[in-house]
Amino acid sequence: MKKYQNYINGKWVDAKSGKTFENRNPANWDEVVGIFPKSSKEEVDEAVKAARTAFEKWRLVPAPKRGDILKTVGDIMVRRKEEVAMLMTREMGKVLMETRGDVQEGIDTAYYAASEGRRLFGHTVPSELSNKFNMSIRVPIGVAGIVTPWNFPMAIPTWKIFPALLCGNTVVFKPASDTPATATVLVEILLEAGVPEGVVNIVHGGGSEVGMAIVDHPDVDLVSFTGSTAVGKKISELASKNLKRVSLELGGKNAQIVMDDADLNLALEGVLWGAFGTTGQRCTATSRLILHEKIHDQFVSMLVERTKKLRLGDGLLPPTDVGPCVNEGQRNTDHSYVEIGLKEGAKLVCGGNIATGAGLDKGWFYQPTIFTGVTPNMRIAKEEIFGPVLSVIKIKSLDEAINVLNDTIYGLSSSIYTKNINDAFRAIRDIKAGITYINGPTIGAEAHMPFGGVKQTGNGHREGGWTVFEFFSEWKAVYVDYSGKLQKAQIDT
Ligand code: UN1
Repeated sequence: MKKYQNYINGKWVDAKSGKTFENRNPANWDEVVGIFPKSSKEEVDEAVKAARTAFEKWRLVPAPKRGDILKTVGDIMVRRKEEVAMLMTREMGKVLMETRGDVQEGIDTAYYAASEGRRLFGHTVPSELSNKFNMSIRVPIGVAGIVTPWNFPMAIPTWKIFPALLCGNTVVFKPASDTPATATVLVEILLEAGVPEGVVNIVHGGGSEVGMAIVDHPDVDLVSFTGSTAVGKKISELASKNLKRVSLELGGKNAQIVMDDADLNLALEGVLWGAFGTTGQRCTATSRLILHEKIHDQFVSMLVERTKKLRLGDGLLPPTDVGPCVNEGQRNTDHSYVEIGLKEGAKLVCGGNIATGAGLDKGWFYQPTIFTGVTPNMRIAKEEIFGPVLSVIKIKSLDEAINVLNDTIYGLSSSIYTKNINDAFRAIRDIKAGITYINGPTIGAEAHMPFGGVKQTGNGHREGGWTVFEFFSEWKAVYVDYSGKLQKAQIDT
């Protein structure tokens, strides 16, 4: 069994206390994937110190050169794609096809960041005075604290770490304790590609000890976090003590609308993938299905029939469609929401229980579950479950569909299936979400597009695309006066 370490200031090291934690395969809890250091504030202090020292050199490396390193990172990820995907499946359970996709998203992010090294555009603007030159340039900020979830163990850390590095920041990285092995491989890859000592540091351990110590550290200049809205609020409060820059990617209660004119087979493939892909454990997962009354009954029966055929199992085995929940706690949460839905009077039409049978008895498997008769005020229509539980709501019109979709504290992803172009454009205009798909499921964001949500899904920042470089760099306004005399802005007119 492999023993993993922290990487701090250019060295692989254990936690000072010698404490460790285990990481087990959620499809087979007898298998220990690795043993990891259970770190504390002490290790965070060392990592931040190293990152602070390394920053003074790293910020001076030309951005195209930093980009070249990220190009090599992408190349190494291509080479190690299969191995990393298999490790990721063992670590958090999603099926191999999806863990390959997760690594691919990291590769795309690496190449995109590499090319940005030759852009990082600023602006030049005419001055109001003669013989004076105005420009704005992007400058690095400092030490970035990166705290990431387990559901995209490679993609999400790369969304944050690659742009952070490209912009000239150094990094202290705390991955989820359910997926520390994949995160460690990412650090190995960065080192092999030539990232200098101290520029990237990884500290394993719990969120309340390690994560919060990073957020609270006076020498961490910015924090990027993906996770629950509850934790995001705590981070925001803590970071506000020093007015730290914080990017939060939080919960969702994403919905797919299916109108009466939609291609129902296409909409069916979409919701199966959106609701039960990654066992429903995506921030972008479809957890509400909003059906026009004219197609409701037909669509529900098509959906239930196909959902019952989904094959649960170990994500490494080819026939598997749906892997396990990430851990026992998540499966308990899923089941508790089923009990809540039943109490609220929703109708359970599929699943609703722990999955048992051959190959399932040593994993955290849960049956893909569908409730109909859900009304927008029920908790199963409002709260993020983060599991394979879908709530179906019946509506009579496009206006009602959009109102129901918007009736949530969240606003990450959304989808509408319709052939009516006018309805599609009204949906694009009126849906309150960071992402809207037309005739596609709520999942499937691409690395070079802005990613993030409105309302309590985030705090206004976007990852991915050109927008993420805004977060990881600071603007400096520069004035060059070449007149050789004192010129007074606003006064010498
Ligand atoms: C997430 O669920 O946190 O769009 C990220 C998608 C993926 C990323 C999801 N490309 O579903």
